[in-house]
Amino acid sequence: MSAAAEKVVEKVRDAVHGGNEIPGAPGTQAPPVDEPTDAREPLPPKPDQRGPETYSPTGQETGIPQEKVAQGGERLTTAQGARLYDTDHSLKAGPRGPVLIQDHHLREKITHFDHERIPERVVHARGAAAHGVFRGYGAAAGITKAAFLAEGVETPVFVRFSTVLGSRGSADTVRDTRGVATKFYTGEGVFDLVGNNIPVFFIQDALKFPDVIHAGKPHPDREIPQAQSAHDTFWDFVTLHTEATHHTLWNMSDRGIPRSYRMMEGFGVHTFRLVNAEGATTLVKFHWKPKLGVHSLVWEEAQITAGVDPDFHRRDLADAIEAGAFPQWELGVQTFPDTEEQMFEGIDLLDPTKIVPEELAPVRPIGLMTLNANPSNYFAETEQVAFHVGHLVPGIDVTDDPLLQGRLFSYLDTQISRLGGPNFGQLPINRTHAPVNDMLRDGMHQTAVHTGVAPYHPNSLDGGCPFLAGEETGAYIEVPVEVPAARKVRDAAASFDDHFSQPRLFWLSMSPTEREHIVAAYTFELGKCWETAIKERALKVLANIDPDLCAHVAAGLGLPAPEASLVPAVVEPSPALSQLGGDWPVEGRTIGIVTSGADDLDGVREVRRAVLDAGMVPLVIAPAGGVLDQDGDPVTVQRTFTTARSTEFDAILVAGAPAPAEEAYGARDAKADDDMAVVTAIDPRPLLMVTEAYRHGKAIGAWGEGVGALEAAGLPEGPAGVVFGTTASAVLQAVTRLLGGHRVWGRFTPAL
Ligand code: HDE
Repeated sequence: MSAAAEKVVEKVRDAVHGGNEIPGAPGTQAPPVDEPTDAREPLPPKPDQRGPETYSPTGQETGIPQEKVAQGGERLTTAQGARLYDTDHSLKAGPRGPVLIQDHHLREKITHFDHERIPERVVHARGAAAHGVFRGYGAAAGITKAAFLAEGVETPVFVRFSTVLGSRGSADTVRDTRGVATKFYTGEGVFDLVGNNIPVFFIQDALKFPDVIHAGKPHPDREIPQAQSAHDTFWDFVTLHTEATHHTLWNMSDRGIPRSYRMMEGFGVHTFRLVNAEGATTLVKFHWKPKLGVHSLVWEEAQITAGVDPDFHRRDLADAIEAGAFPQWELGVQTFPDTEEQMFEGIDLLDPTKIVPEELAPVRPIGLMTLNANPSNYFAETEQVAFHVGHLVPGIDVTDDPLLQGRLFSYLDTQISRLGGPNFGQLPINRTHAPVNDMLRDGMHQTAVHTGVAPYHPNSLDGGCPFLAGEETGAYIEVPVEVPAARKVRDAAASFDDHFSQPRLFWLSMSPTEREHIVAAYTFELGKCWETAIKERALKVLANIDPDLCAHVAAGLGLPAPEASLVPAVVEPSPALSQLGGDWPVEGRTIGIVTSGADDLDGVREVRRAVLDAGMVPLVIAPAGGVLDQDGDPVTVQRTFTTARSTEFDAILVAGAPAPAEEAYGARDAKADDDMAVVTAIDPRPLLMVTEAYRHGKAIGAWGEGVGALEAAGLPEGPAGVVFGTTASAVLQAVTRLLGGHRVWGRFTPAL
């Protein structure tokens, strides 16, 4: 090594080990000048980065925590604390006169309002979040020194779920990937695990990210369609960049339309590197496994919900937490030896379009997350939270996955325009729970009042502080991995060229019903494309996944099915990828109970109580709102025939449904009346509810007069998942059993 190079190495070593912090560390030399190494008295206080103190400069305590200052007091004031006597009338020259420019309250109020909006996230703009706690099992202690993963350690977390393509006000249930971003407020600093509900990504290199997002976002001329991938530019991109085939296939599967944020898996996608106290490293992929299982909507349900309840997922998460049905996920890792080639069973661990099937590398649980509190303020918390894949703690490091490397740049950068400057880390939701003692100063929205005169290192004025940490004193030290000598190239490893073996593996792992959903999704989305050339190119891509898939979609599009251009890969299906089968907890499931208001109210009460006892949510649906009270024991109505739609319920129980009320339909002529009587004996709205629920594979039960209502709807007992009983509780028991499987899958008769 040249003398100059040796000097550089020494400098880096010094920076890492904190000068003399690690006596005797190999190669450590005394610095060339006499740097302070011990703190001198008196040590000036170094405030951490909390916001302004809760006492006023006059020393008077407000007693209100900084985060809760707004609307904390009795009297309305200006932002400066002056009390106001009127906030409805501008200051004018007489009651009918012009407004005076001296009206500070008017100007302050309007100016603040004018600046209430910040730019929405360029991707993942629509989200919902919750607070919670993570408890380590200790199972990862052998492979990582991360303290928050040690046994029994509890760490506060904040999790934001999101869709990718839509704007802030778009619907929740669109077909899209979902974000699952978790902020762990550990004692060693913030760790952000910024993942998705799909374990692979569209592209392999960050350089293509703006391109794929431009293609997925609305067309630039008319700005339509909103929150959709069913349009030409999206399909143009993903068929020209066939590395996107795997992710797109997951999008077209039921994973693209989750039933609930509570019922989604989360994936770190990239391979990460863990390091233990001895310096041994392990490659891992992170997984979140929901305790409630992984479940999805069916497509028609998702479409209806986007119209009748665009906030479906947001509401579902908040309601469940408010009701005490706290959602839980186990964090797990797949582990791989950290070899030079970073491959496992022929799968390139640095390629983010590849999974490692769980049958080859089981997911080992290492901790449990429970979400137990809703945010108090959407903007302050859910909107202002700023995640970054570079927020790491000792024991967790990144790999050279080129997508991950690009993300390390992007997440810091984006916050600066979104949150208006470099001090976003001081916002309450972003503040670390570890002590902060940085040398970052000033900038827009600086809220810390730093003292001291020497924000540089080393210094001899501020008592020498701050000193650097070393390995033993908890420094974050990047794993010193070897980087093999290579030429600078714009290229990727040859293994990145395999774009079809894993899509085929996914397709072959699906059950017939799931395959049918995939065919329907492709047929819908490609059917929405305008250009025939794009549909034809998409069919060529599908042919290389599976000829059967291609033939069915081609038939739906009315186009010839092309031949595959590649020899199909020989792959072993991974049963773990299918969502069907299994018996899951039913906590938090929503049961609609339809009553005419005049039928078995005792049964309604009984079934309501039993649903609650089972940890589920009963919603009573009656012809009109209010309280049903035939005998002094009231039943509250949560939904009416007008406000309820089947999509809100996981199962429907029918106690009875009345004939249509005349007034509900207004004046009709006599002929229409006659027609109505012929068509149905019951109100068409509950009729629609049960037929729709039937079509969507939901369990339906009836007792008493409800049996007649279901028969009138053309649902006599017998078809899969339609249960008749003599008592409400017997029917509920049967329906609850069916709910454990999420849907009555036997009702679907797939042709595939
Ligand atoms: Fe992101 N991504 N991303 N992403 N991402 C953002 O950061 C980016 C990628 C993910 O709830 C942005 O603060 C690049 C993969 C989630 O606040 C931005 C690349 C995965 C969220 C950004 C990717 C994700 C984001 C926009 C390719 C799954 C929402 C706002 C190299 C592993 C976080 C923001 C939240 C958000 C960049 C690819 C997940 C622009 C450049 C792969 C869950 O920085």
